[in-house]
Amino acid sequence: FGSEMGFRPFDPERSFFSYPTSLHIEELSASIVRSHRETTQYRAEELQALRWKVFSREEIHAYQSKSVDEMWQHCAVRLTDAVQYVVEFAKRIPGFRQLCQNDQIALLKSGSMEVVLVRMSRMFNTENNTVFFDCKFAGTELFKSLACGDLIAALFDFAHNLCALRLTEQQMAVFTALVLLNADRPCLEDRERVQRVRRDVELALSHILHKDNQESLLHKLYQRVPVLKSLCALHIEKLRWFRQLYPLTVHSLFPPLYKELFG
Ligand code: MHQ
Repeated sequence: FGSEMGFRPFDPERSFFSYPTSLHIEELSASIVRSHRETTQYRAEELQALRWKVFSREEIHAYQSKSVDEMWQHCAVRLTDAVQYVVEFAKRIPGFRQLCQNDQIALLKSGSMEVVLVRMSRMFNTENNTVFFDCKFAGTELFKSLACGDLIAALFDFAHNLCALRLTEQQMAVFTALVLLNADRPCLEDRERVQRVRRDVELALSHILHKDNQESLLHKLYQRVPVLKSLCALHIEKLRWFRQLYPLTVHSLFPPLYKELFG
């Protein structure tokens, strides 16, 4: 029976009829880690190599001299790019595509921004509080012309704290899958099914943390989830404010996917 167990391709539906075996959970973790690796914009080693490539004074000044609407549009495009990678990640999580289309969309609508923000901590350098943006590392001052300093400060603070946990790529991969597979999201048709897919991913995270001898991380990771939610709410609030000032910019210049998700 060994060959039958060992070489069967990963089948997400199996867990719906049987208790997950540790082999099943290992395969699930490996599959999520692969999906993460294939859908990140930059590899960890690339980011490490670019760690000290920061923007010059002149470059920072150029960003600060942009008009509010120009800078918002620029960031909306960057954010939408990042979201597209997360959508691709979601589609490669075992079990996700087997959810009904409505529920896939509902999970992405409420979860993709959260995953972008978790992933942002990979792009963070805690030693100088900068984030990799437009191919160099940028501090909060670069985003001054967005005129939402409180949101930017909160985003940097979140990235800093998450970065300080020094998650491995494996831990981050499975944690972000868990952030997406949230059975409490609004407008889900089949919550039980989302919950079943989630249950195995929870086991995968515990399993990884156990192997890494870092079980205490689980609690610290779960503590970040409400913070993520409040950051996303603040982003939506800022977008409402911006839309009142510049309705035409949002209407005709923001990426359609951005409007679909947040508008
Ligand atoms: C990149 C890394 C990265 C870095 C900075 C203007 C607007 C739509 C909302 C991230 C408010 C601003 C940006 C910092 C906010 C949403 C901006 C500020 C992928 C993109 C990402 C994550 C940026 C996304 C957009 C952010 C969060 O590799």
